[in-house]
Amino acid sequence: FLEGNPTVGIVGCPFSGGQGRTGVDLAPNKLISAGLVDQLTSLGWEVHYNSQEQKYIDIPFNPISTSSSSSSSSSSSASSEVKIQKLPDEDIGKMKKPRLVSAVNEKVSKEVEEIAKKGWLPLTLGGDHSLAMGTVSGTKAKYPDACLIWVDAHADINTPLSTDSGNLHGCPVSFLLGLEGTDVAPFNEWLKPCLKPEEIVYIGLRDIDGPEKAILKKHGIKAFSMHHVDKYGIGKVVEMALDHVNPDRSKPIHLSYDVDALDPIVAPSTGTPVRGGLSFREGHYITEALAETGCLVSVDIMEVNPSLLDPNSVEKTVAAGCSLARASLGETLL
Ligand code: B3U
Ligand code: MN
Ligand code: MN
Repeated sequence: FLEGNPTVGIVGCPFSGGQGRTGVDLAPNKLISAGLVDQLTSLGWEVHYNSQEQKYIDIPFNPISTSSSSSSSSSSSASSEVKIQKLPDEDIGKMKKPRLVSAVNEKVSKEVEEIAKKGWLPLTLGGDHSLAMGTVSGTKAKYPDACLIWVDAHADINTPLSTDSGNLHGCPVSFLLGLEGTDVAPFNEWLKPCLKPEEIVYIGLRDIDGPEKAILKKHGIKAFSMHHVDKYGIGKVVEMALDHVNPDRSKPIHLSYDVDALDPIVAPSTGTPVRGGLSFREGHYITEALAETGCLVSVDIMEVNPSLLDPNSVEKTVAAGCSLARASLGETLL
């Protein structure tokens, strides 16, 4: 599906507004500092990434204060500036920071769409998983028949009505599907339902809220939990997942990877770790098998939080983020 020389456009999203812990916004820089760009270049990809070269597709995430109205934040470059007013971003219903999450995702969606429309592969580095509202809708704008493989300990399918925490990183899938309560401002000003229940499959689930279980059941959404990984093995699980969303291996695939799908021993520095997760190899096998299909068109690496735990844990988690990205882009294909 990609065009020309294999080219990846890195979308760095230092954004933490979809959940309560700071630090997840440090991940894009950490992943880049760990050498991700050179690593992908070595794999034969042309990489567009650097703000100084006007190549780094970087989303400015820090709200601009209305008091100092027009002065732009130091992190934003002229080409990528977005005015996000620092309104008192009051809860809407249960949703926390709805205006900020919406504004950032609208920008992310446009960036991902633009990269995809060049025939490049957008690699989005979160930031928290609310960013998938933007990444998936951006991918869908170029590839309307794309399917979505969601690797996560969590289903992230709460609606604005069902969410207990109010954290929007627990809700992106419901917005993409257009479930009850998602046709709400400011999201509905730009985000239209773009995903059908049969177009998504989950791998790695092990911490699902009661209402989320009901939603999965009601809409017949396919999910492979850790129980299924134990029962069938990861090879069979990925095959069954692909058979469900992409039976002929003919459709484009968006991979949205939350590093908390990995066991906390493998990826400890993440906001909501849940024990009993994917091993290092199981986690990487998924990306390798998807790379092997030749159908991957968009990849998210989300929820690395370099501010959590000790330096060793951070290094492990950042390294896992980089190696998942490399494996998704074909590192281990022979
Ligand atoms: N389902 C819970 C917890 C959660 C979702 N995603 C993460 N945590 N990372 C919620 O807040 O919606
Ligand atoms: Mn997630
Ligand atoms: Mn998660």
